[in-house]
Amino acid sequence: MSDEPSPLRVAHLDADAFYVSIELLRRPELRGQPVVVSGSGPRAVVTTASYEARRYGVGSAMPAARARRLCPQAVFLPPDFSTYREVSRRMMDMLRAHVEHVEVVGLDEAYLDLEGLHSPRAAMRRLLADIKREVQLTCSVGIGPNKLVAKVASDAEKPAGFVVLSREQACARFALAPPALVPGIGPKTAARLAELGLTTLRAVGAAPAQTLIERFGPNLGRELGRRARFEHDGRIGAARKVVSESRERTFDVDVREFEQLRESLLSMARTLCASLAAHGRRGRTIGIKVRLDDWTTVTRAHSIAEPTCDLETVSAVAQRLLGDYAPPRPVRLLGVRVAGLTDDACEVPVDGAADEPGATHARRAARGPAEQLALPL
Ligand code: TTP
Ligand code: MG
Repeated sequence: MSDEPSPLRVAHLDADAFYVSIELLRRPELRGQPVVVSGSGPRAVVTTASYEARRYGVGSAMPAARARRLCPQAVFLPPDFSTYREVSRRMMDMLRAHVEHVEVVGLDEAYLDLEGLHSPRAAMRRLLADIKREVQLTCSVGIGPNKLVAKVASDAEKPAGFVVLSREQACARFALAPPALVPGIGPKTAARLAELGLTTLRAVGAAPAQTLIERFGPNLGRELGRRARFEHDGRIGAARKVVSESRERTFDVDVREFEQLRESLLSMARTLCASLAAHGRRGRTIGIKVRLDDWTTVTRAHSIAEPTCDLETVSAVAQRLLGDYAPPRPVRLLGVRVAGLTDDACEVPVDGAADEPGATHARRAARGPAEQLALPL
């Protein structure tokens, strides 16, 4: 752990109900009502719900059809990703204007390095006021000695939360919370912890290292104990480097016709290449992802000699990979990816720009347990 004199080294900031809040700026008459941003197809999912809608149990990644059943009076709006990205860019620029080191970890969230600031609380209050004035959004902020405390604190009193905690205070406050409260402990790990009778953060934090190591191996075992005690020494990095960009689409109805798959791949490659070009990125590895109706998921990739963002090249390789695989069953989801990116420009790890909200969701849903320790902390 750090021996810094100041216990408050890190802030985590996360906008409240980000997509919905942006929509409400242009539809102020909907304020105070349950509002949901989601796609409209039969497999659409909720990207975000206003806090009024959340009271009915509506939440992100839930099928839109279920959200409609839970809250029939909610207003459903289609997503407008380009506006969200633009607002995100403005917001992140403001963060950088206030604090030297900012690590952007999502469209609406970032870590800020508070080290050296005379009064971290006051600095964050000023930043929040500026964000409110300039982009009319409210955010929640957590401040703590490390990224883990800051992250959990920012989530603790949403919306418009402002929670400052030392590590010891975080341990005390969340002692009885389920282990999955902490990033890095996903539902699968939580279930395995529960099998050991460890159902609270306090219990995991107090468990003998040997018990955790026997069950989870030396790395994860030790890390679980540390995380449960809110120990974390990760630095505020530069924004994560974008190493790949992808588009994927879940079909409303599973697709059998090869021609339709080809067309879909082409249209996704078109938006993907446009985005790569817009960000000055090119990549050498072109891949496809195919999920069949029985949920078999297959990826295929091919690397070419020179990095590209050229539509002809990307779509030709993707089409060939699809032809070679020749899906043996109806296709539920299709995706295209360009990886091994050489980029000079991009700061915001926006893997978004999805063809439809479902694509964003699939990614977010999938990053649950599988990416537990790879979380951007
Ligand atoms: P979050 O910050 O997780 O959620 P939020 O800002 O909507 O709400 P909160 O007040 O709890 O922070 O995500 C930011 C945006 O990312 C969100 O507005 C929509 C998008 N998103 C998805 O598209 N799918 C998802 O599953 C989630 C969680 C978010
Ligand atoms: Mg948010």
